[in-house]
Amino acid sequence: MNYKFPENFLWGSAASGPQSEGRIHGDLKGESIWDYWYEEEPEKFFNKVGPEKASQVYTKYKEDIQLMKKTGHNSFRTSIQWSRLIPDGVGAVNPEAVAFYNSYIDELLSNDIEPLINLYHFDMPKSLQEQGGWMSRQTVDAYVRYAKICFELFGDRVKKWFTHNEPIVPVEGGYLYQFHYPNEVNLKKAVQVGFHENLASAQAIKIYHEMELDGEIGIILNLTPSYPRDDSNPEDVKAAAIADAFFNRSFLDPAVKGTFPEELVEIIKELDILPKMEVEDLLTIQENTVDLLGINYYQPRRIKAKETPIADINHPMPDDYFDNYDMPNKKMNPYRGWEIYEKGIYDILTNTRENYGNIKCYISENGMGVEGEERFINKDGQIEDDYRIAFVKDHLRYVHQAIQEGANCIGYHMWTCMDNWSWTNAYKNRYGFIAVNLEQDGQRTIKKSGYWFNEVSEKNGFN
Ligand code: BGP
Repeated sequence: MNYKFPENFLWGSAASGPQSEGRIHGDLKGESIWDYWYEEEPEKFFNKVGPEKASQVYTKYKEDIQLMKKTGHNSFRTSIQWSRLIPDGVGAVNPEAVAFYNSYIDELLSNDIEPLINLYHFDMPKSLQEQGGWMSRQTVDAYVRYAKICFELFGDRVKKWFTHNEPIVPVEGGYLYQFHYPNEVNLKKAVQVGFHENLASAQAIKIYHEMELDGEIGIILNLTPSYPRDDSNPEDVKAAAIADAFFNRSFLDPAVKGTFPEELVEIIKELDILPKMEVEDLLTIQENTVDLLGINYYQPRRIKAKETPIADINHPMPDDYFDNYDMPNKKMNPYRGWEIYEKGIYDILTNTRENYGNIKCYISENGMGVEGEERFINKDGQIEDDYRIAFVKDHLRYVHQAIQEGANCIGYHMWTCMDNWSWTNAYKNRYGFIAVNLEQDGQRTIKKSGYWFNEVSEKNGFN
């Protein structure tokens, strides 16, 4: 069968500033929570590798853009680092950062690669975190100022903007399940953080639209379809719906429909942990929804009705309403510990078409992190990552099917372009089309999947 994709389909990959750029002496970048956390607790990071060098994109971006061309990119998403552009989060703009991002964007454009720019990828400036981070209303104001500065500086050339990447992750990681700084467990705070992120997004969208810059603005969400253990068991179905409300609809509904899911509001009211807000906030969220949606998809969520006792009635958690279900015989990516379920990508696109007005969307991340890829180096020094090619193909078939059925999906971006720093997993699992050799000053080598992707992009599909 021939899988042909719509004209002008976006082929490319995604990365983020904090995971790829690195820092050099004299770049005047301020600290983000990642720089700070690594200084405080380096042992929390795989092999104690921190974000200071990352993949050295800050100095190697021109070379990297040539490699993007060789791997079929007609588009590429990265993020601006708030702590690079405005080192203390609220004050003066760093001229070195402006020069860097200008040159990066121009270089992409002159190589016919459309830059898609995200504003926030988990990287709170440290000085703002000290005042509460997303817990604090002042952070919302500072973020909106930062967003406006970005639109003013780069909005003449960047035509697709995103307010956040996976805003549920700072909620989960920072305030529920302890894998991001500040590593707390507190649902009340988690709710406030999520509300402020939603509000910040809506306010930035409002400003962007007011500026009439002739582009689009959206949000990037990691959607994890929640599948009940047993479709015919109403308790399982209900539990899955609650998990969906907590982890997907908490951002998807406000971003696209301007409202919060009722199930979630009910629970939060019952627990008496409604977030603090000002009178006009809900209207701001209602009136300023996204133009397009980025969808990151890695894994589904399998849910069953709550069977285990609630851990601590004085400290509510989302997990008081469901249990995770360990489905037998699921296909796994053992390195990341994530289930691989290709059809999930189709289910998300179909849900978007049926229940979210078929809003314009694209797959903004999908990918497979594998440890020890050096095992697959052939005699020519190339990593033969056939498993990655199979992974992408299997997902693209489902994307294709969803589009055939009418989904308004305009592209597919892989996570990631070149191997990069995966937060506390550092360089454990590699995701890129392009290998980065940390022992050899970050030397780049295109993997087999990169050449394969180039063909797919050239043919706008595959057989
Ligand atoms: C997404 C993030 C990325 C990226 C990717 C892979 O959730 O947007 O920043 O890191 O997942 O996950 P990880 O790096 O945790 O293996």
